[in-house]
Amino acid sequence: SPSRIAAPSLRSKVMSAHDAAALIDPGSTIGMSGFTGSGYPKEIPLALAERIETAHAAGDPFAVRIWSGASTGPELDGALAKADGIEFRMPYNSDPIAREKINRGEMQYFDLHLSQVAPMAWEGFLGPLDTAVIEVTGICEDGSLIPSTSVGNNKTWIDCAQKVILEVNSWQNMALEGMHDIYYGTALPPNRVPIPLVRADQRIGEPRFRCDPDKIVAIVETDTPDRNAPFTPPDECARAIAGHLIEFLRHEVKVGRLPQSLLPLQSGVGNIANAVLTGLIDSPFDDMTAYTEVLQDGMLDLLKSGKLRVASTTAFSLSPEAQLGLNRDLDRFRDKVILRPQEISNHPEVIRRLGCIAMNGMIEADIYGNVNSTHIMGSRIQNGIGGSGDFARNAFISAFLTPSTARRGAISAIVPHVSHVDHINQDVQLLVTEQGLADMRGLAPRARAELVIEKCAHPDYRPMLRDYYDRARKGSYGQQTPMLCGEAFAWHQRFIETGTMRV
Ligand code: 0RQ
Repeated sequence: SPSRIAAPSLRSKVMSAHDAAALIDPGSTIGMSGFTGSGYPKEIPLALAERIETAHAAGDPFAVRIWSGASTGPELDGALAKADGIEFRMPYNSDPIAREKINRGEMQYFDLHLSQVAPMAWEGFLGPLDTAVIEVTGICEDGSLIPSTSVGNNKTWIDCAQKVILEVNSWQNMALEGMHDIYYGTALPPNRVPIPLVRADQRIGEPRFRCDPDKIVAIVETDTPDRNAPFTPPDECARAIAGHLIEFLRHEVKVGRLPQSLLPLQSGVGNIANAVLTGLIDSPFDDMTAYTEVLQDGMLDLLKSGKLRVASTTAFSLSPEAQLGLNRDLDRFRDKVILRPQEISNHPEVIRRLGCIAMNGMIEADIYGNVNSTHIMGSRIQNGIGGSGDFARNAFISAFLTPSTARRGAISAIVPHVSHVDHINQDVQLLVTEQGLADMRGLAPRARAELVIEKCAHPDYRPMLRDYYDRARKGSYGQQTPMLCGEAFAWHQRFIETGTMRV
């Protein structure tokens, strides 16, 4: 509706998605809004994909470079990947079609710590940005932009891009206005100053994006929902993992290492992380806070229960059902949710200062506590490191969670050596599976191995791990971190060759 564009001078820039997509050149770099299925542009990427398909049908090459906040939706990554229109993608993808192209070697994918994307763009490390395509909730009379359901890197894309294209989505609730906190105080070294954020519930910025109106070349009006994947309800395994972690937190409170309200919670993507949050509803902790990057269903329930006082995030990441519910009831959460740019939600300085409790999913861990969050069998990307590294290294408590097996038991999530390293053992304090929790704080490698095998491995794989470790204790080149080089990846190789890690 035109009422969403209050700046009269900008109304003349309204056009169709088709016409807006025509302003994007082949080979250009586009900074898209979007973070975990919320706040991404929905019509221009589809129109661009159509344009690319038409070009390809005529025998003309056409591909673009896509930057974003994190993952987006099927109308963006899915449609553009399907059209073979993405030559380079950064910094996070979870779209299945794009994943397939990446793993076939047909698309370049640079996944990196989410906190580092905006500063690296400013530092000039990533090359120039041609066009920003940003979904907003509305445009104010002074030309400032009301963000939508994710902030991500939008501030940086708007500032860095040569030209800006906006999607004004009237499906997004106007009550979002005022929930965002856009911080403009970042500068590059040698002029960088401390981020003045000392509590999760603090606001340090402005509610809207600034945007030079002369840079805006097109505005497209949309009315389309965000599209996030539904969560599976917590099963017995997820509940067991949540139970072990909550038991650990209770103990930490009891011995005085954590306050009764805990410390700001960070919870990653996926069903297990969601289950932990759901489990916290029945926990003895109250007056909790969250300093995180995604707000999933479990965290929304925790807010509703009153146990969680406030959540700082960069994006909503809700199931379609939870999202509809929130949209009906958004006013209730206006003072309970703060949406920040991802360079702030994931800022190592802030995470370290606040002392976050980081809880992230993983693909696999090894007996020494190194964690692989990204690559299956060392070479196939699943999603990306996302914010897990920002939080893991800087957290007060850093926990990684997974079922002890994958693919109906054919894969052990605890292996002799991870097939890809995202988080080195120094950044990993707790490993949690449905079998138990390994608290590796203060432990040297051999003590870690004993504990991880005992507490986390599935009983079917425990004897195999023990056998490997016992032989490494005898035959390893060194005994600091016992390892049999020729055997370290044998389990993965066996899976690739036979479909199971079992002998
Ligand atoms: O594959 O869907 O083909 O069956 O990996 O696994 O069990 O659904 O787990 O949803 O909790 O995701 C690490 C991917 C876990 C996620 C990961 C296969 C399994 C399945 C998914 P299928 P599950 P979850 C903040 C933090 C990195 C980013 C991050 C992730 C699929 O947590 O992307 O933490 N993390 N960001 O079958 C082979 C194993 C496997 C395995 C699982 N050991 N071997 N396959 N799978 N374990 C948020 C952001 O940064 C935006």
